[in-house]
Amino acid sequence: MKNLLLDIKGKIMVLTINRPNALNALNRDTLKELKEILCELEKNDQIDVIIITGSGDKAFIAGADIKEMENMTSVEAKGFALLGHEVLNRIENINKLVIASVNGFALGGGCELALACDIRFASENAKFGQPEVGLGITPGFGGTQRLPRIVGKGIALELLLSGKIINAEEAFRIGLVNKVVPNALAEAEEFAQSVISKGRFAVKQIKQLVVDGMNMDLCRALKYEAEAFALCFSTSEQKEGMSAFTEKRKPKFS
Ligand code: DAK
Repeated sequence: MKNLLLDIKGKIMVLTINRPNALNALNRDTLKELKEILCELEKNDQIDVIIITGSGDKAFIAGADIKEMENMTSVEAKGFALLGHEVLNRIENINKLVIASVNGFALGGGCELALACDIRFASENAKFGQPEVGLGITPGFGGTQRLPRIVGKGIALELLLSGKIINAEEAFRIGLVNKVVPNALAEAEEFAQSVISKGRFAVKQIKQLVVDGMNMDLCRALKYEAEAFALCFSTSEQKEGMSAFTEKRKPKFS
């Protein structure tokens, strides 16, 4: 991989976008590499959590690569947008928890990639925004759809129409990030470890229920939840979790 660094820590993979000279901007090659690694990870049963971060201390991802986009034809732009959508949809739907560790600028496509992750932890220097409107384009990697689902329509429109950049505290205030901490990567790893210690089947089901359920009507989503709940009772993890409670001990899931 030319533009990605991969670091495996037990059941956690830290995936670092590594184009620090371009503030980790997403060009086509980087998106293709992301697609490839996500396809492999989908089949990899050894990894339960993916943490995505950016190289260096200045940027998470400063957006799609403007220099590469500058001379794109409409046809190329469509291909680029579809590739971006495919990568972000994979992040959203992969059978693992995905955490964004935002360590600097998360702008445009970078903010959109963070929005596709399940959870966002921000370092104190993190900055977020959708500046596309100032470049004469609409967001192309899901920003007009995922941002309002996370922060609400009014705040999303304010950010999308102004193109303004907000700091980590403001991002926390509007619910764009889960937490602001001195070291987002350390926080992400700690959270990942705590999730790994829980029932694996339940963890995977919960992610899927929340992601899929948000696109369903409540009635259908609740039926889906009931089915997943029932399925848990055919796992050894449910037996272990509940016996541990009655025996007043900590569960040992694996
Ligand atoms: N693309 C390419 N290069 C970038 C970049 C980007 N998004 N952001 C920064 N760089 C490069 C800079 O050009 C500079 O390169 P050199 O000049 O050294 O060669 C290097 O990174 C360092 O950046 P600066 O010198 O500018 O650093 P500063 O600290 O002064 O400023 C900054 C940091 C983040 C405020 C500034 O770099 C900046 O404003 N960057 C652009 C941020 C931005 O507008 N991001 C949104 C990009 S638009 C679509 C698909 C996708 C999208 C839209 C449509 N379709 C196909 C429909 C997504 C669009 C976007 O993401």
